[in-house]
Amino acid sequence: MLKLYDMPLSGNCQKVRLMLSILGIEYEKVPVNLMEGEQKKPEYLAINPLGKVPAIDDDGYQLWDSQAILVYLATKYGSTDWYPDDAEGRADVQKWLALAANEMFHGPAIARALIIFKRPGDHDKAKAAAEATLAVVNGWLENHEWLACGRPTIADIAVYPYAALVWEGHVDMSAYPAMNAWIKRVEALPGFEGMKNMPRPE
Ligand SMILES: N[C@@H](CCC(=O)N[C@@H](CS)C(=O)NCC(=O)O)C(=O)O
Repeated sequence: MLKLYDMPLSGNCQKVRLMLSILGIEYEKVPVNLMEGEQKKPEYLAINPLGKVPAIDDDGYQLWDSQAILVYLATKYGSTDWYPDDAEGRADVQKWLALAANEMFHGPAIARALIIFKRPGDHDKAKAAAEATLAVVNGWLENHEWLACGRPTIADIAVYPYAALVWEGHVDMSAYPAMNAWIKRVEALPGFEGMKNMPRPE
């Protein structure tokens, strides 16, 4: 059975959990205790030399990085609906995967981590970065229902978790109505499974 090296509060792990639940794939969660530094122990570094979650082991095939894992799961277990095979569709999805790994991480994810994990760091800077990124995503969603290809794809799965959790980082989402509507569309997808504080408690 597919194993997911997992941490319950991780938005990067949530991308993978969400794809697995939407595709209806059975899997085993292997908890990695980041607070105890398990991700830097030799046993785990053998799976992901970067010492980060998520990673998967699918019948001996090991892979790290949430975006790469989404590509793998959609290609192996999903369909070209989730990860298109035409040049423009694939490139459009890839563009948002890059934003998920870079801008969504350095803005929304860091703003949240500084608050909920009480990490040292410049919250004002992370919040400003988050707001700049959310404004771009919101701008796109003002005229589009989904991030790429006019339908739900792994681009939406990759960007969604830190967008839905950014309020925990004390970023006010009321300035991004198109994004809030898209968050609700993602949460209405068949097979959607949230995590703590997702969907946002009323
Ligand atoms: N680009 C990676 C980032 C993974 C990442 O930063 N994971 C965090 C948890 S959300 C982690 O494991 N941090 C532990 C550490 O850096 O020691 C991905 O998308 O999977």
